[in-house]
Amino acid sequence: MNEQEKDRKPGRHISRRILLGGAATAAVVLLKSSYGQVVQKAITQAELKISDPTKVLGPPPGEVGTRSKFEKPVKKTSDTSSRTPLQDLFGTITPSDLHYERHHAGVPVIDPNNYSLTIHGMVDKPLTFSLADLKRFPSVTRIFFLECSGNYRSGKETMTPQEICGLTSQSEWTGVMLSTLFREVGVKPKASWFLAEGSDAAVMTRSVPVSKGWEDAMIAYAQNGEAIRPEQGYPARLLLPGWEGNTSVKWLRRIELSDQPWMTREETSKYTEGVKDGKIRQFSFVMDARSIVTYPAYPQQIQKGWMEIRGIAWSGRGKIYKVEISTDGGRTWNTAKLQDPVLDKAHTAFRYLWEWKGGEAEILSRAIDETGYVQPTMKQLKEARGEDMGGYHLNPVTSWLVQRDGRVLFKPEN
Ligand SMILES: Nc1nc2c(c(=O)[nH]1)N[C@H]1C(S)=C(S)[C@@H](COP(=O)(O)O)O[C@H]1N2
Ligand SMILES: [Mo]
Repeated sequence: MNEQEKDRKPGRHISRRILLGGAATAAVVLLKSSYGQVVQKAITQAELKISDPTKVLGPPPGEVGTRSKFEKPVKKTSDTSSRTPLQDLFGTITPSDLHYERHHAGVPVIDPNNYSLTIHGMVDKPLTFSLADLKRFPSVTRIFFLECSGNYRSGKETMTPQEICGLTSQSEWTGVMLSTLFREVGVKPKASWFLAEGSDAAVMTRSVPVSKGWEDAMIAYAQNGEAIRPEQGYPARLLLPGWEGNTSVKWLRRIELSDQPWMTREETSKYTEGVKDGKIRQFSFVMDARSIVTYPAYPQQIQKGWMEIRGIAWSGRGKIYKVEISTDGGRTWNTAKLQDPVLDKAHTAFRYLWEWKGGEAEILSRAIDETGYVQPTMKQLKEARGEDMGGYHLNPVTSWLVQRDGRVLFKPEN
C-alpha cells in the first residue's frame, strides 16, 4: 500500500500532511471572543488535528465563490491563445474562466462608459450605439459553441483532449440580434457584406455576408449570466453561431455595410486553406461537425470493467444527429446516447457504456450532423483537400489507444 492509499484507509483521519506539520491553512473558524464578537481565525492543518468537517464551523459566505481547492482545472496557455481543459469538464457549458482565448494583440481594457458601436455605410441612417443603447433593445439568450478554425494539434501520443482540440468552448450568450440593429439603421437592399471591426491593438476586421447578419448574428454583452469577460470581448462582441471563431470579432466598435468584401488580412493571408490542385479556399466560414472522446483519454489509466465513454460533439451546420463509437479501431460502430437538449450549433454531450475486459483497444468517435455531414478521418480529409490543406478547418476523427495496462494514449493521425 502506498502513502496515499494509507491516508484513504477508513478510520485514519489524520492526513500525512498533518503528520508532517504542514502549515497550509486548513479552515477558517469563527470564534466568539469574550466580548461576544465573532472573530475569524485561520487555523492550520496541524492545529486542526482532525479532518472531520462536522467538528469545525466552516468559513462564512464570501463575496464571490471559489472552486474547491482540490479541483484545479487550468487552461493551457501560449502567448496568443489558451485552451479549455475539455477532459476536466462535465455537461456542456464551459465555466467562463476556462473559456479558450485567442487574441491577436492581447486583451484591451475598455471602459463601458466610453464604449460605442457605430453602424454605417450602405444604410439609410448611420447610428452610434452606446452600451446602454444596446441593452435597451429586445434581448436574446442563446447557447452555442465558439471554435477557432485553427483548432487542431497532433504529433505525439502524450496529448490530452485540451491539447488536441481545446480551442473550443461553449457559453450561454445574451445580447441583441444584429438583425434588430440592421432594421434600426435601415440596411439598404444592395448591401451584401458587412465589415466587423474590433477595438483591440490588432483592430481585427472581417467581412461577413449580410445574410448571416439577418439570420442569427448577435452582439453579445453577457456570458453565462454576467457581463461578458474581458477575454471574450468586454463590453460587447459579434457572435456568429457555428462560424469560425475568427469572424466573431471581439471588442466590436464598428460595422460597415457594403456590396463587396474588404479582403482584409484575416481573410486573405490568414484563415484560408488549400484545396486540391493548388487552389486556395477563402471565406470558409462554417465549422464542420466534430467530436472527441474526453474519457477515457490521455493521461488517464482505466480499470477493467464497465465504464462510460464520454465526450462532446458539435457542428456549425446545425444539430448533432448522431455520434458513433468504435472500441475496435473502426471495425464496428455503435450509437452513443446524446444528452438532451441537443441544441443547434452547440456542444452536445454523448455517452456510451463499455466494458473493458483488458487487452488493447482503440476508441474512436464520429459525429454526424442533421445535414448528413459525417466527421471524416484524416485520410478522408487529405483525399478531399489534398496534401497542402494547411492548418485550418481540420476536424478528423480522434483515436485513443488503450494499452494492456489500461493507460490511454493519443494516436496521432497520418
Ligand atoms: N478584436 C478581435 N476579435 C477577435 C480576435 C482578436 O484577436 N481580436 N480573435 C479572433 C479569433 S482568431 C478567435 S478564435 C475568437 C476567440 O474568441 P475567444 O477568445 O472569446 O475564445 O475571437 C476572434 N475575435
Ligand atoms: Mo481563431
